[in-house]
Amino acid sequence: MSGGSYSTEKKGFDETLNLKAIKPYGDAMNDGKMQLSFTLPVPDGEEAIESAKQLLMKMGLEEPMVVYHKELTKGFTFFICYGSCTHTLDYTAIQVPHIKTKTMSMEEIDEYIRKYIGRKIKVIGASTGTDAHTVGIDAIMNRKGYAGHYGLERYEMFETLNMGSQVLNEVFVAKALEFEADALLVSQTVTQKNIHVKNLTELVELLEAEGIRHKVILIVGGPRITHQLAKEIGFDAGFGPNTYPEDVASYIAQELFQRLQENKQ
Ligand code: B12
Repeated sequence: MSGGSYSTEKKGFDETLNLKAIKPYGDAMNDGKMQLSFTLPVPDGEEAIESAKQLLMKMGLEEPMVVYHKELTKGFTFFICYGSCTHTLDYTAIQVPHIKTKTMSMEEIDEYIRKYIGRKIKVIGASTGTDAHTVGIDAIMNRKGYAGHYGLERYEMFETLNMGSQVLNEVFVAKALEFEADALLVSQTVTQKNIHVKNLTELVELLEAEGIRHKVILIVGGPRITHQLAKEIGFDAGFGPNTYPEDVASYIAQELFQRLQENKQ
């Protein structure tokens, strides 16, 4: 939900709610109450408790309380604490780009494609660069799917090619051209030293050099991918954790239809 879409009508239930200066809610509006849990690398005892409280105050929390503390192992203490946050946040200024398409069922998507596209949509996918993680891209593409949600291979109106992992960008682009893909699905799991950003940016540059960037729907997914990051680095959409195949299939179908409409005009 974005700041813009949550109207101030909601204010009705408590007139002291100010969306321009929100605070955490405990049991009364604006009480700022927060619960935190963390471990400090010190032995349990009075000094440990006082350290936890001082840390909370440095974090902008008033009235710090340690309600639970336990030595995890020698020299490490776990804490559960409460405090009142002194900071506020302007919720109305929060802007987060969203994927706006409506998620449909597999049957609805196939029907949508038959009706509005009139042919199968070609989708190519891979875990690119040095990334060896395949479970994410397989979850979206494999026939058996993921968590009870069938993958794109099972859809009647998608023609798919899953290239697996460690596919170099050059190889991926060449295959996408040969396959005449409408949509490119890229999975990136490893993010150490921002390797994913470098690899994804290189892919965008290659597609631009081939003159096909604007002709394809370019999608990236992975555990640390957001739609916002995807847009920033030149992709059309980004999907993060808990994505199901039908989220991606719905997006591709509706995005392609919109592009076909725009090309007609
Ligand atoms: C399984 C696994 C492996 C297996 C991979 C086997 C395989 N065939 O995939 C093996 C053992 C090979 C492996 C290797 C490594 N791994 Co590993 N691995 C994992 C592990 C345990 C699970 C990942 C997984 O399968 N998740 C399940 C899937 C379903 O989730 P997902 O990928 O997020 O996918 C969902 C969404 O993100 C999205 N999605 C994903 N891709 C796409 C693509 C598109 C187009 C779309 C739309 C959506 C989408 O949809 C999916 C379904 O909802 C994670 C830790 C963890 N618990 O997450 C570490 C983890 C990912 N691995 C990690 C690391 C560091 C490595 C190694 C570098 C270790 C090493 N030093 O050798 C190597 C990397 C080798 C390489 N060259 O890439 C780190 C990554 C840290 C980071 N942020 O960079 C993790 C987080 C472990 C950790 N805590 O350190 N790994």
